[in-house]
Amino acid sequence: AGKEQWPRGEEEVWRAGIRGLDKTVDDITKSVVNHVQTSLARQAYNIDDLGAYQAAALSVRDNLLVNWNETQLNYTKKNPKRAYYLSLEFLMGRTLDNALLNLGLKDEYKDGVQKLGFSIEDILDKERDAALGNGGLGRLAACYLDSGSSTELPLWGYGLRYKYGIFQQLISPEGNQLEAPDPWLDNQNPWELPRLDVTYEIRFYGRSERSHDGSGRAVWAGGQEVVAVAYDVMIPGYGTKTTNNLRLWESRSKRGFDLNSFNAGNYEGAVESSNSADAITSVLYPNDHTSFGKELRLKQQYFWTAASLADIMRRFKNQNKPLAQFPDFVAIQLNDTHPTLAIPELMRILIDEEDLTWDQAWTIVTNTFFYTNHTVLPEALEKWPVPLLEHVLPRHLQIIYDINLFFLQAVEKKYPGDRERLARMSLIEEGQPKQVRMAHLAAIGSRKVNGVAELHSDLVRTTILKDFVEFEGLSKYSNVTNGITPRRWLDQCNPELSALITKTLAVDKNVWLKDLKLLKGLIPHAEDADFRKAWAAIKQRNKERLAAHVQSTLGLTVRTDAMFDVQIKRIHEYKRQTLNILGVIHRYLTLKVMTPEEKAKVNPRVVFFAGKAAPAYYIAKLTIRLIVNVAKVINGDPDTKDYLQLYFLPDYSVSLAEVLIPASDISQHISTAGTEASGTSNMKFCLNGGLLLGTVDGANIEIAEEVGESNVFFFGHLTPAVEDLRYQHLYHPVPIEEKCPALANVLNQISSGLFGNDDIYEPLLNTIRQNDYYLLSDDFDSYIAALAMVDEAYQDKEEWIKKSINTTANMGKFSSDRAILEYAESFWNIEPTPFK
Ligand code: CBF
Repeated sequence: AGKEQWPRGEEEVWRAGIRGLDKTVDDITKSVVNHVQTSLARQAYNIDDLGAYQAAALSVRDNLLVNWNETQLNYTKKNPKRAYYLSLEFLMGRTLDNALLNLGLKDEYKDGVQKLGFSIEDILDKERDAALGNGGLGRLAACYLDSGSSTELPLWGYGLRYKYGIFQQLISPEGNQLEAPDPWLDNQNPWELPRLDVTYEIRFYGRSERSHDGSGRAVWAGGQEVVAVAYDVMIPGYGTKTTNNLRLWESRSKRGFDLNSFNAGNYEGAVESSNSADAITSVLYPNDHTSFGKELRLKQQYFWTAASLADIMRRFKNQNKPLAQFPDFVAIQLNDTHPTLAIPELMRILIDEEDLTWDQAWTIVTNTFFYTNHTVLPEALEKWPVPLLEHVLPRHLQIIYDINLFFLQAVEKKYPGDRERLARMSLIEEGQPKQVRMAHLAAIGSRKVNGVAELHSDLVRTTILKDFVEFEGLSKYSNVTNGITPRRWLDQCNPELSALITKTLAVDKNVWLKDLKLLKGLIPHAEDADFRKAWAAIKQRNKERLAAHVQSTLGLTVRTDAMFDVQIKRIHEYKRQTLNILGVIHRYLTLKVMTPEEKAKVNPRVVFFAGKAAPAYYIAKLTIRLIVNVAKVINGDPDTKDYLQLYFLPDYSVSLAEVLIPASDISQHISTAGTEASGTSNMKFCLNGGLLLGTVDGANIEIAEEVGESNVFFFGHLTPAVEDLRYQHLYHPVPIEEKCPALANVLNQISSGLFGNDDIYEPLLNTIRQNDYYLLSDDFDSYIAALAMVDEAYQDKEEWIKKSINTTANMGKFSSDRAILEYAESFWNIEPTPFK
């Protein structure tokens, strides 16, 4: 008893052949040279930095694969309950540095590549970002995967392997955003493993009919079938061997190349079916907070959820357990409503293919899924037109109708005769055409529903899903405040600060990076002048690093003896980059009329913006144009350029954020109250000792609770006031000159051509002058006052550094390890499953 039987061949021979982990510099150089020679077919004579990156990455991948294999074997043997994170976006950024950190091989690789004649920095810089996401939602998914592995949870991600990630942003000389494709796979992707043996056939279109076997079951037949091929991406945990999997699906034609058409001379027809299948995973939709009623997007969502569920079901079935136990082994997290089709798809599998009754199937479904809402913005709540669903997924529409019928019957029973309530709660929104409300479907099909920060979860409960909370009870509707991984967002992006923290806390980095609350140990050191000096020196070097980056990429010289003020995120009206740029113009106009004595007291300030606008979002693109043209005037004005500089850094990415965040003194998170669900860049800045200027919104509130209100700069109206103010704008408008003269002056200066002699900006300015939905005119004065408070606070450098230290010290709550463990314990009921 005890000893397992060796599964195949001679055990000793197998064991002798199994590769272990590289540990020494010698192991590493051998492995890199081996890849130069055998994977790249090059030599010392003809290898450049890109080749060296590729060889180093392949060698690191070998190590990851060793752990990845062991991890999967461990799960197969122990068979724990697993959680699956379904996300249409994974904004991973670069991998090499993170993999080295998590494997604990950073120094060894640094030395190794140096011996081979390269610098690790140059090599790291050759990696292209994997940008399979638009913004916060996708980056959150990436942080959660890192934390899942680091806390040794059996957690897999499922997504799509887009051929083109988020577009590359170029800025024309006039200041227009131009979009270019992001062919990130062009140089091959060493971090993925094609699994040509893991494929599923996914159907679209066709018809739903009754089976002819007398069972009366529904059968979905005809239409088009597309093949989903798996690509596995290894997700190493920090300081652990656990290396989880992110499985991304690629679409391929089932028939491939159509030889009959080709032979008949129809060359286009020969590749047509293959092109239409390939299109499904060609591009990431570049929309953030606006829903596209596009057939292709619907096909993406179904393709991905159906392939993922088929894969999960196959794994479950390998255990030979009754289907009723599915939720005991499987938890599926829906990252926003994008994967909600998984709910009717699992119903379809259970009823049509597995022959379960409706009630049996619904019990399984509602114990398997969990839904996270990431926004309450009305325009971002996904709805699919019924005719489109009927065309693309006829059987699913029937199932959705049935879910709705049973659900509304139950509602009617509890609230007899309340027709308005029924209409509000229905999965189907009446109209031309009728639409399926995906948030309603996700809510009723899930075991738990959560928002991503306290305020946002409250808004979910009291606005968009209020009726559902009343009907199903409060306990189902909870909160998990977002988090960020301190590995990437402190140790990797700010190595000097990380080293200072390790030295000061006098504990191993492995310890505090996994127990971030230990940062509190820094608090007493805020009173130590030498420590403050060291802290400030690091900030200064990070500013210089950013300035060097701007110099080398844009050829612009940034002064580094100034306050660095940063706003980086998707460009959107609700995030109010417009408020920021109008504030910059106000500052500029104020400087212009100052005497030299007055100016001498002014804090020099460098303002940075970065972010992409959805290509079809006209107003957001105008905001970029305004920023770029204001920058030209301000940076070129000899009266002011010593006191104010402004930069729009193109092509915002994870990697750019890693340079910007550690350099910031103050960062802006200034959304209209109640609109930013959480925000996560606010956490990244504060973790790196940058102070926060913001509205009382999203996770800003919880950050202030942790770091103390005296360390943040709040301004603006609060959420409960927003609705009334909007009502006033519509029905009792007050001219902006009267309401906010300072703002009116700024708008008039723009209109008068100070930043370009045309009326191009009028549509943007009119959003404020007319309806002002995002309340700029209501918040402008308090915003300017808050900026002045920031200036004043910055005058006292020692106090400022204390604030900075105390901010970092109190950010422990925002580790994504905490967040993922909350999901694991309160929702999924999964446990860490380590192995030796
Ligand atoms: O929860 C993660 C992030 O998601 C968004 O980016 C989203 O796509 N809905 C929100 O806008 C952020 O507030 C949130 O932090």
